Amino acid sequence: MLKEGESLLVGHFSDLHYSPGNLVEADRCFGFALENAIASGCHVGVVSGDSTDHRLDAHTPALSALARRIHQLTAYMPVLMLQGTFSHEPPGTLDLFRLIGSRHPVYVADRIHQVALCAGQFVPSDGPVFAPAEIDALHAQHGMPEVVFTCVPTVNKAVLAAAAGIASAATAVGDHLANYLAAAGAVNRQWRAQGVRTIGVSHGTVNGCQTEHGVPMAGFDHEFTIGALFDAECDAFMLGHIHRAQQWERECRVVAYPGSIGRFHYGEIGAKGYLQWQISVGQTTATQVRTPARETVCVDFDGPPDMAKLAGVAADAADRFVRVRWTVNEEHRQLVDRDAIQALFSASAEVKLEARVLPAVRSRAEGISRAATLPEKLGRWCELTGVEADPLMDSLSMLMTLDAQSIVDQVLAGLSAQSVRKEIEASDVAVSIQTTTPVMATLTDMKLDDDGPEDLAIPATDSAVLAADWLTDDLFA
Ligand SMILES: [Mn+2]
Repeated sequence: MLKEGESLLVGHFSDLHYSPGNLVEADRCFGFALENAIASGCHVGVVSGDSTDHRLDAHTPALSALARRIHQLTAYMPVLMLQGTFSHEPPGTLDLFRLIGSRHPVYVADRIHQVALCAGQFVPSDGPVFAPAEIDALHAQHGMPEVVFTCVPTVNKAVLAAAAGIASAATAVGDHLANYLAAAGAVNRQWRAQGVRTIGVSHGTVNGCQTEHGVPMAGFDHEFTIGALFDAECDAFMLGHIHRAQQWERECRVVAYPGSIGRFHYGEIGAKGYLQWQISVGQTTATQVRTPARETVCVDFDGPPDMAKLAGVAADAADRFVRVRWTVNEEHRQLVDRDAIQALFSASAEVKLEARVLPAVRSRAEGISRAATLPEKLGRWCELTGVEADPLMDSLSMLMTLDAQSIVDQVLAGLSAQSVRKEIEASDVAVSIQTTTPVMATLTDMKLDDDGPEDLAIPATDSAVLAADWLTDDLFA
């Protein structure tokens, strides 16, 4: 397959996410990528997981489109497909693909193991790594392999949780994988010493990598550290799962994610593509080849959309996929003219409008509903509004215990007692009488309820003086 001294050229595709919803994007991008890989003379194709987006029925056009593409690729090169995330690629999904190789085979890696490519044939290890006896047998039967793959498909945390205990399952995954990669590293060193290229293929999260939304993944529950991956001693380590292309290099060995083949979600940053790997023992490079992934434009407003700004965005958004998001208070939701926004982007491929309406939550007296009795509620209200509670509490208990007549009598008794005191300061009060008399007139003319007294029985001579108290003092204070 390879001429002496020629580098191995590998087309590495990942996260194809074929599904009815993604079919157009996935097939345009994967179609472009594999045709480019064929034209570039790639020797081997690798799909590092998430070929499908979710469980697909056999009659789904997306499944046959994917099968057709893989079949197309195998006319030119052997293909290794790795099991990805179970929710995207339910176990067993890839089994069918073993049957669709044309001139070259499709090899499905769905367990942790090593596999050698010898004259276009895949020869797997029985256990997790090639045993010395297997290596000897392989040499005897097939000669020197072109490349040896170390395959680490998605691991089932549930199985690990049963073995390691639920609490430590998350970090145990990382520990177990690190141990495995180190063991594989010892075997890979032997292959390298014999001049055989080594490639790792896996699907998972590298601690410290960056997602397609620009978020760094940092934590202890991620599958790999970058150091553990380099410990596998592979010339090339081909990763899937993270949709953003990125790579790391150490001593001419490279670990890389090609990212997803297309742009399946709004807000994904970075170019999309596949990786063209050029691999010689001790010298590896990975180069991204861009796919014609759709272009998205995302505009977010904290408040109603700014139509002038949107008009500016729209001028540049023909044939692009546009998402406009805004956040408004409930009372302002009518301010947004969806039709006008749609009209602005009539030349765009898609306009997605996402409104986030903040419900009007008015807390007039927080915690008042939790108070059990009326006095407690009143006390809470006084606390919240900064009103002195004692006089109100007295009035409330009066309302709760006395009838209307008794209350009136009591109030009047209190008022006459005050009026005696007030007369002593008559000169001051006289001013108040002048200004307040007209108001007093309306007060005294007011009719009370039928069962109450017709008029406030206040002696005419006192009424003006009383009026001063009623109106200058806070009745409820
Ligand atoms: Mn994925």
